[in-house]
Formats: sequence, C-alpha cells, structure tokens
Amino acid sequence: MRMRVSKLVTIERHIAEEEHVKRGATGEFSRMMRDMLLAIRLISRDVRRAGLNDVLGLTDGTNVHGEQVKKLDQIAHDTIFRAMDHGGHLCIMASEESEELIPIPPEYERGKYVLLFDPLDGSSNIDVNVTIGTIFSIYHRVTPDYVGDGTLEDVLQPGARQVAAGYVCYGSSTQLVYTTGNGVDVFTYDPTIGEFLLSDEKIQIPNRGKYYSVNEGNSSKWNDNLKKYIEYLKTPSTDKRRPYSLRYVGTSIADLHRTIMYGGIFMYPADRSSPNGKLRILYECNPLAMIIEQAGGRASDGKNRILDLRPEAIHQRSPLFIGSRDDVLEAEAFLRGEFPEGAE
Ligand code: AHM
Ligand code: MG
Repeated sequence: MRMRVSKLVTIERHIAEEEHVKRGATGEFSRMMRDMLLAIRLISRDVRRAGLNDVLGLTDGTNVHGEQVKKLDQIAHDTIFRAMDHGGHLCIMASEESEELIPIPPEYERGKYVLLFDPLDGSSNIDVNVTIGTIFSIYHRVTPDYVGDGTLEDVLQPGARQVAAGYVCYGSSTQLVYTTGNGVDVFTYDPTIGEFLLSDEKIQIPNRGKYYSVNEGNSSKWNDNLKKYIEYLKTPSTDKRRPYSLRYVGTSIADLHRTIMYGGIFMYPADRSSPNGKLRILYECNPLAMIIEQAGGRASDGKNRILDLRPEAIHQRSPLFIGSRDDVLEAEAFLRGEFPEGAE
C-alpha cells in the first residue's frame, strides 16, 4: 500500500524537517546523512555503469591501466568509509566487508553516532545485472566518552535502539527506503539532477500477501515444521487465498522491497548446515526489521522479535522471517508445531 506524493521534496530537505521536529534542530544528524547520501550517489553511479567501468567480477590482478581492479562490493565499502570517516559525526563503523570494527582515523573528530552497513547486498547478483543494494543502520553511541573511539558495546546494541535504518535498491531505478522511527518513506533517485526525491510517503505493508520468498533449494536441510509451512503455502485453498506464488531474487533487499510493496513473507531460515541462517543481525536483519515494523509488518527469527535480539558478535547471523504481519505470525505458528486444520 503506497501513498503517492505530489509535492516535490528532496531527501535532504525531508531529513532536515524531520530532524527539526524530533531533535531540536542541532543539524548533526542531517549533516551525517548528507555524507551518507553522497556515498550512495557514488555507489549508484558505479552500479549503473557496471560493465563499462571495470567493476565486474575481477578480484585480483591489474587492469589495462596497470591499476588493481576491485570488486564492486569492495568499492562500495571504500566509498562509504571515505564519505563517513571525516565528518565528525561517527565514533565507530562496522561493515560486512570488514572482519573487525572500523575506527575513525586519528586525525578526525569523533561524534555521537554509530554506523553499521552492508555496502553491497546480493553479491552473487552483481555480475549478472540483477538488483543489488546497500543497507545501513544508525545508533547513538552508548559509551559516554564523546571524544574517544566507539567500542564493541556501541556496535552490539539491540535493533530496537536504532535511530535510523535504510536500504538502497539499485533496481529498475535507484530507490532509498528510509525510516527514523516515524514511518517509512521512499525516495527515488533522479540522476539528471543528482537528487533523491520523495516518491512514496509512509508506506504500509498489507497485513497478508500472496508471495513467499525463500531459497527452496535448501529444503532438504529444513526441519519438518518449516517444510510443512511451505507445503501449506503451495496448497490451493477453497477461499483462494492459497496457493502463494514464489519469488526469489537472492538479494535480501530486493526480496524485502517486493514484500513491502505487495505483501507476503521473505525468509532466510536456519537449516541443518546453517543453524543460524545466513543473514547478519547487525547490518541486514536489524535495519530490515526496523523498516518492516515501521511499515506495519513483522520480523522474527522464528520465535523472537528480531529487534529484541542481543547480538554478541559483529557478524552474528540469525534466521529471518519478515513481511506481512499475518504471514509471519502463521510461519511462527508452524515453527512451534501449531498447524491450521488440514495442514497436519
Ligand atoms: P551477501 O551480503 O554476501 O550478498 O549475502 C547476503 C545475500 C542476501 O541478500 C540474500 O538474501 C542471500 O544472500 C541469498 O543467499 P542464497 O544464495 O543462499 O539464497
Ligand atoms: Mg548482504
């Protein structure tokens, strides 16, 4: 469900207005987001020219210019780091592309925010021109020292404490889906003027959908309750609510974006070889969960609310069931072994 907007508003204006209402207009959050938007515009440019600009699939070695060729996900990581390291707004960063925490270089000031990100989500789709994305999650630091580096404690906060979360979808257009806890807004990039413009305001996910999204190639490793749930979704019902249709891009933000717009459920469950699923809590599950909850949906690990998890490591994984409220509740019931009539 979307509310189209007729007014012309850039994202920077929108963020500044929201900050004015919520935070008494210190302007610091807006300035930090301005740096982040610069990184996103640069990544979008590189993604849009992929195939022409030496960023596809070449990991090692040198190109014809004698330069080392980097993969797009490394370029995206470096771009975000270089846009965010010197603004004085952050005290620490963490990224899917970095094993360890990423400190702010000693020559720059430290700020009160923490940034966690997946620079290029859907890496397996980069080389085949399929939708990829960027995910980010922002917290206030919890360590009191405003001049010192942020620590692991600042990074390992439960998702419920996020100040803002967003993802960028490099799809048929580049869109930024974003929340600061005041609903979810969608901004579409106009490359001719270099601006993100508000395109859908306060989007809400339908309470139930007709799409399910999961890597069914893993089904031989699933537990019986999950197998039953997927079988149930595929079984025609007399009220025509089922069968569901399957959609699976293999880029979590693309699968989530469709799920928000049309309703349904996206899952990356645990299985025999991946007892915690695949997706990472800090920079994948948490920001996506904040966005889905702000859009009226639900996100869980099958039992617990994602945003209440207490991560203990930067790259910790969690199973993820996310989407329309009634679909996720139904999945959770199946996983508990509670089946609706006719599904046993
Ligand atoms: P990545 O961050 O290395 O790209 O991996 C995460 C991606 C998700 O975007 C997507 O949901 C999942 O991996 C797909 O995994 P699979 O290929 O196992 O279905
Ligand atoms: Mg990822």
